[in-house]
Amino acid sequence: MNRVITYGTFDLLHYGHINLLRAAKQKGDYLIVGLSTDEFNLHQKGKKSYFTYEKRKQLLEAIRYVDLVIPEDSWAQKHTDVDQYNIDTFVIGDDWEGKFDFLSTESGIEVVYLPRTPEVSTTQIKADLTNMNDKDKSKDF
Ligand code: C2G
Repeated sequence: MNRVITYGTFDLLHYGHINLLRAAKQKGDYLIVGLSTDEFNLHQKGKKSYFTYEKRKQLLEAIRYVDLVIPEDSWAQKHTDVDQYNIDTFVIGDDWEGKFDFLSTESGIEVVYLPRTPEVSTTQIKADLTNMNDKDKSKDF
């Protein structure tokens, strides 16, 4: 039983997230997602998610690839998570390339950086929606 873990905010869930979760699950048999809490987002990641932790958790738990969602509320919890959940493989998008290699050297697990889906991001979705809204407002009725 190969146990995989990944972490993220997963706000405004989109197909880039789904591609990552599908590929992460393909690395094993059981996938745990460390979901960034609202506080962690605000104070450590400098971002405010549109959906609350509970709503983002509800969405992730509905995804066939996800077996368990746990809170991510500190950068340092990865070591203890790896031990507590008997993790074999850590997976994350390659925007984090190299940042978590310590998990391989210190915890002896496989660390995999997967290619991001290039054309979609939560930030871009928010920007596009703002532009669409502005265009609608500027129309002469
Ligand atoms: N992702 C992706 N393609 C996209 C957007 C996101 O593959 N177009 C991946 C990211 O690389 C990440 C996961 O989806 O692996 C979640 O993305 P975010 O919610 O942006 O996560 P992030 O803010 O990078 O948090 O401790 C690690 C952090 O919590 C990761």
